[in-house]
Amino acid sequence: MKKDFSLYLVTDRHLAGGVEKLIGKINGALKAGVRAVCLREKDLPAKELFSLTLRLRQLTSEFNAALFINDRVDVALAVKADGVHLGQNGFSPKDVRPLIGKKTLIGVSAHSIKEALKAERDGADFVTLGPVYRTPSKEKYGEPIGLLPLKKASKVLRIPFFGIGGIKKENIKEVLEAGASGVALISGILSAKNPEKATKEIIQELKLNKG
Ligand code: TZP
Repeated sequence: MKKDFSLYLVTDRHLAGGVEKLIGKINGALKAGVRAVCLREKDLPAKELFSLTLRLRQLTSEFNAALFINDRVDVALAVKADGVHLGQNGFSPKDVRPLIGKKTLIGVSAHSIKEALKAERDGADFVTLGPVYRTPSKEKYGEPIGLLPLKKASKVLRIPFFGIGGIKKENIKEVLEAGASGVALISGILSAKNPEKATKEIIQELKLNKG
């Protein structure tokens, strides 16, 4: 499995400037070394979502990178995605595991240690934990939780966790020092003028600070 990633790129076509720009930016990020992409386009109608997923399946495969699909287990199964990513208001890993088997990864979005521990008990392979910092769309993701829950998570969680929310190269060091296995981000790459360069810098920072 393509599990060995410490940078998890989450999509947002609105932020990227539309589907075509999103694909171009993901291409740049993959060129720079991103190993895992999570397609998260909650408001895209099924037909367009499926067509975008097929294109991203092709693109991620060319780079031997993992593709995760947010929430839509049906779409993940249809394109043989490497994983699904589940929120707090949809399916539980318990519901999904029998459908996708052992090899397909399950990520879960957690906003607290309690949610992260529940995800672990329910069979998640990893969680994203946050928002750690203020994000451009704070309303959508809630108040930032800061670094303390990450430090606690590193003591009680057995599965890997990724800091998410307002992550940029300047704060990667402290997120890793808090015990995260890696970082998940949207705007740090998709809002960058040059996503390939931004990704290279983030990967460099991850390498420098990984123990
Ligand atoms: N979950 C918690 S914060 C967040 C998600 C999906 C958004 C992260 O976006 P950004 O631009 O990396 O802060």
